[in-house]
Amino acid sequence: MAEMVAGDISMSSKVKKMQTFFGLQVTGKLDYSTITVMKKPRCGIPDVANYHLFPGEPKWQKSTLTYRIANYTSSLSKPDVDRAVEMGLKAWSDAAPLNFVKISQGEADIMISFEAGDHGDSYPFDGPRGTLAHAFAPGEGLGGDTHFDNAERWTTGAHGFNLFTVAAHEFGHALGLGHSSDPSALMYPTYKYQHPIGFRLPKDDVKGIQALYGPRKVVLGRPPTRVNRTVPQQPAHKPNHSGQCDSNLSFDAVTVLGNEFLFFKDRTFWRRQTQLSNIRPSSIASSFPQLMSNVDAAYEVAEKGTAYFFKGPHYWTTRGLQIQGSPRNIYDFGFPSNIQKVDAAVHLKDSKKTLFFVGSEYYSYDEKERIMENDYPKSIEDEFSGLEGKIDAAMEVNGFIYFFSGPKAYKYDTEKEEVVNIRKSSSWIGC
Ligand code: 0D3
Ligand code: CA
Ligand code: ZN
Ligand code: ZN
Repeated sequence: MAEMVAGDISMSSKVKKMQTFFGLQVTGKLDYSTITVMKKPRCGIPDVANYHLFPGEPKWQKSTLTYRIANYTSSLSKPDVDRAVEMGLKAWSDAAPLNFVKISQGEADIMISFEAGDHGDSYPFDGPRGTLAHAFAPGEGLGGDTHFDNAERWTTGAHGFNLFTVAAHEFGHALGLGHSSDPSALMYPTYKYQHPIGFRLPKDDVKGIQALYGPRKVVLGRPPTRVNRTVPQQPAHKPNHSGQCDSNLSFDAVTVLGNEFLFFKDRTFWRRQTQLSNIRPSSIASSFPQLMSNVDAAYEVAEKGTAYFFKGPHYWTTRGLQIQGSPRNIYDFGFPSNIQKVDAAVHLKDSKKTLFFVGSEYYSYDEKERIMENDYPKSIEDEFSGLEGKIDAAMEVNGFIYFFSGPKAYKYDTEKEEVVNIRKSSSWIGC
């Protein structure tokens, strides 16, 4: 194909250069976004920063982003890839109020994969060297997705191409940064090895990411490292005994009861020992004939040896699995009269408060004083960042709150005040 030539430098290679510099897809053609960038006015004041944002400054509208490593490369072990990706993301979340959660199924905001040659997004890779990777600016669908050229020799060291270095650079694009003209910036267009251990984002990149998301807030009194509390082992992958193992399963209610977890769905409930992976499903009617089916919420106050089960405007009290007396009215708790039912309840051991989730809001009940606290309801989204949609069920285990919302189970760290893990709800009953 004949190329337009300006002097002795081909036009297309000039355009390619520009596109590379601005972090645009390198087509060599003067497309709309390239022209937009070229037309951008440059002001007379000398630049104090050299970072660039994409045209239209796309950015994520939420602070908790999911990522998923869809496939791996044969150049490295899986744990090495996982670590490089995690550290690449951490470089950015250290500087801005962003939180990254790894998921292993379904569609993540940032889908990460190793691809070779043509791979269906009309930006084929070019074999060894040349382009190492590309990432799409924030947005739906391909937005945020990050592809690494599988033809490269990916390494954890200073030879070949260091995966952490390239991942950290690409995640800058996935978060909304283009290329920087500052040669010391991570977002400079050409590869330079960065030592992963103790890596800190260069100044220019910090300016860039903070221009989009603001600075990370320092939490006073938060310990720099947290004690690694043990989490119950997830059961091995085997079908559960009821024969139904729907990966989109959601729960109506969950609670800890003694040394067991109880999971309720329609007419069934599953009992699972907290320390073992032994799961037994049974019908609600056989153990709790008064409840029959469709439990809305449940929680235990272990200290009192009492549990509470909610269904519509009624609740039952139990000692272990023994229901005590007749159902009572939920307005005993001090709910306003327009509340017909609660979605979920969780008792927090340390504060001795029980949180009740209703629609997009939650209430806090003081178990010691036996009163609903003032200043509630509060917005779930505002107080528990990273949760989406209505809460179906919740329980507290080892200081973490597990929120179940549709097919997703969120692990919420109450000290960090953020979601630290998302998995399938069904994984809790061995699916
Ligand atoms: C790329 O492939 C960038 C990736 C990049 C850039 C800087 C730091 C890490 C990763 C595409 S967004 N750049 C090409 C490159 O550096 C130009 N290729 C390898 C080389 O040695 N020329
Ligand atoms: Ca390449
Ligand atoms: Zn691609
Ligand atoms: Zn780049």
